[in-house]
Amino acid sequence: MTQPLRVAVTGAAGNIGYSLLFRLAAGDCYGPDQPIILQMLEIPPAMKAVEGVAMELDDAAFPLLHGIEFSDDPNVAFKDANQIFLVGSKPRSKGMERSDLIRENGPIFVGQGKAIQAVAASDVFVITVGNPCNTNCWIAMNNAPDVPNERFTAMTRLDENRAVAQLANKAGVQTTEVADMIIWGNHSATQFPDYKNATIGGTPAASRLDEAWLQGDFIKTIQQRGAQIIEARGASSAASAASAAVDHMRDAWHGTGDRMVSMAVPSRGNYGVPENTIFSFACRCTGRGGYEIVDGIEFDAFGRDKFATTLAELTEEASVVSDLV
Ligand code: NAX
Repeated sequence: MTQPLRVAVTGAAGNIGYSLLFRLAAGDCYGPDQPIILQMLEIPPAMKAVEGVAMELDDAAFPLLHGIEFSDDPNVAFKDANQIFLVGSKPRSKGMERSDLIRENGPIFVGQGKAIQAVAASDVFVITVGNPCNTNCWIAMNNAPDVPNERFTAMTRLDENRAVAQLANKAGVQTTEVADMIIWGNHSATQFPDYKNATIGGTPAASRLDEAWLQGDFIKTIQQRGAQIIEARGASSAASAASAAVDHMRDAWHGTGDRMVSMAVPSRGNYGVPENTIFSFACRCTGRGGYEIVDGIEFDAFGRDKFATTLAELTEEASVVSDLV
């Protein structure tokens, strides 16, 4: 019998949590032969709500779900955790500046980073979803100095998935025809969705679609899709974000072969990005949390400019919370 994986999810009573937990328990991430134990973290006022989520998970009688635990203490919720989804954080409120959000949420990731180092399993692998996710990931990583840096990652897969869907819709093909659609940089409005290196049906996207649309509306749509969803739904993306988190962790666990995916990971100096900046790169996953950053992808002047803008934003974000690392 395969040993259950211990999977911790923070913000478990939130919108993304409500979708994510059921996908994990159904086996969508770790496969149909891998049992899991869910370890949910919430803040004290949400303990009643998380108890309700635990009851519903119970009621679904998932064959792969071998245990459900919840706590308001990260040192309990992360105990022996192999896989950790850092989702919980405060959403941006009306009129709030990005720098205010960073200051507000940053301290959460100090305590959680320390708890990961103190109690998580030795093979722990982390995805950070809570925004600003690159910088929150950087804070957690720096507060867990004994855990190898490469185990800390942040999510740009939702942006990639959105870009893949936009290209497929525009070209009138299925999403499976689109490959190498990489998001570079920060999960924010400065991210660079790199259509130049993407292919549709094996040929460059730029040779099949109008370049003015690609440089203009396409990039703008991906950068602002989150706001569009809020406008339409009255709430921020939740099920699509949970789905992207499953994609990110499933690929990291099972490997991607030759396929490239977007993951925000600590730079090893790649493409001139300063070491340990959590930057979204093209990655190939080798399984069980192993991955390599794909080097040698080329950019034209347009791409280089976008790359520099998103890197500058990340550097600025880090300076706002430098006291937390
Ligand atoms: P919700 O407000 O519905 O849920 C967040 C949950 O986190 C709440 O239940 C809250 O009690 C809990 N929480 C707050 N502080 C916590 C702490 N210290 N420890 C544990 N739990 C804590 O937000 P939801 O829609 O689920 O979004 C969660 C986060 O994902 C937000 O920061 C959001 O901005 C971010 N997103 C990131 C995306 C990405 O692509 N990286 C896309 C979707 C989403 O916007």
